[in-house]
Amino acid sequence: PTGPTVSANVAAHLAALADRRGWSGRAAFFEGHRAWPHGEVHDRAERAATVLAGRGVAAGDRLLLALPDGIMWVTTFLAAARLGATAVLVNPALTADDHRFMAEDSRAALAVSGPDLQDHFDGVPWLGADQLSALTGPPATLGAAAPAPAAEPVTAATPLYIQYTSGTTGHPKAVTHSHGDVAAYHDLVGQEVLDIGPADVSFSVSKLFYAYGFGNAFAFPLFSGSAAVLTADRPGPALIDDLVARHRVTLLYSVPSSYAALVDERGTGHTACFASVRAAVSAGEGLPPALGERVGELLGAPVLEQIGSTEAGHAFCANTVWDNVPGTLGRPVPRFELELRDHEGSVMADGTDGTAEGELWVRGPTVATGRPGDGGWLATRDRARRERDGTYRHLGRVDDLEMVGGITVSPLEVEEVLRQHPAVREVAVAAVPDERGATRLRAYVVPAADPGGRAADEETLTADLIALARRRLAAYKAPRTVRLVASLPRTPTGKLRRHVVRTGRW
Ligand code: 3SK
Repeated sequence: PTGPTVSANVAAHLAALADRRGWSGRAAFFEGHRAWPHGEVHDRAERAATVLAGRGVAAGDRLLLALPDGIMWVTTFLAAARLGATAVLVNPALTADDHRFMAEDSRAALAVSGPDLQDHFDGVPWLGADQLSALTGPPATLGAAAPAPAAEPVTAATPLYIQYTSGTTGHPKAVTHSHGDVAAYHDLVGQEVLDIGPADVSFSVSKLFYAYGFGNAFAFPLFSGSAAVLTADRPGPALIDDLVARHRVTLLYSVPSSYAALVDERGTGHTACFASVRAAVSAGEGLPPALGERVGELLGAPVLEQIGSTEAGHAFCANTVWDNVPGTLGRPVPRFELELRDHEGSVMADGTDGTAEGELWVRGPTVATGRPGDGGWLATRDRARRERDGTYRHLGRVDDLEMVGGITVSPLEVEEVLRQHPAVREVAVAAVPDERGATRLRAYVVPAADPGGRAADEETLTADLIALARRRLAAYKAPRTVRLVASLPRTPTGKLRRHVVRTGRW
């Protein structure tokens, strides 16, 4: 590994940066009714490092972090970084089996979680978050604090954290990112895409233990002297309204299914509580253009779609605050290269109309391929079209296509049409066998809260949606059946689980 030593330790670098730039007294995080200034965050992190070192955590160790979003998450992460340990970021809402798998797979030297999860980490040294919190508060007596351990010298390539990707099947896969990657998320996405500065306040619906949330609510605020709102709760429309209004959020980061719930419950008139929002970011899966427009009207702000992945660390293709082409994923983030390839891995040439289509491959400074020898290129499993103007359009996942009567159908194309019906909030289309075993398209629909005067009973909606599809699409792409459902099966990051939709059971 190459790169600078000592100052490359991200925890030490961020503490020094806050000091040098005069951010110490400025809010870094809002949590409930508390504001945590940058200076206090770094002081607490140093004390947490003392506690972890006392528990034997040392450079190169893995520290499993199963905490909800909050100041403890941030300070424990920074403490591990200071010691040169690698934090393993896991969703505290996972099952005991998931946690056990991740603790074993990562060979965790210590697990930190709430006391409710202690029994998930049987056989792994464990520290309760409440105990760690009590020990990281300001020292009771002046001068009583033990000196913080010196920041471990690292290089930009030293492992900093591990996340597990939630593939559609099989065990999750560990992806490692380094100290240098976090600075790159800020420089390349925080700055070049979003122009984040100290006056910004971010709120990310995606949690800190996911790639999207980690960049949005950890890397961007700490590197820019801005603030982020943290909540352990799952943010539905009412909580989003409340947090945005209370903290005057300027940057809202969310996913299409959450934006759909927000516009469904709040209508589209620009509501006063969103007046502070200067941009809304959408990622996680494709943003249907009509939904993007409704979100823009509701928030009175541009909606910037982007795509990223756990392996890439954060976004690699994005619309920016200066260059937004709605309906597209924007252009490659600086220093990332994109290629469109066929199923054999050959690069697709531009067609006569100047566009190209294929599977999206990415290479860039923060991409963890996990495989040496592939030249740094990563297959994303997303399909995309490059337009003549250099923007990319998302065409779904590689394995999204459905087979109906021997013909492939893109469920996304059918869903885009069905979504235009006012009684539809969310929709997923899958090929399911009929009573004779032949595959037919079925639409699973989450009905809108306000169906705009159109009945949302299954019978009426079935007739309406089939008629709508037949007017707009080739006959074989129209669904044969419609089922009303309370929700669609999604990953915790909001991605549709198509393999579950295909089973019809969730
Ligand atoms: O899921 C995504 O598209 C994404 C976007 C930005 C950053 C990280 C991720 C995983």
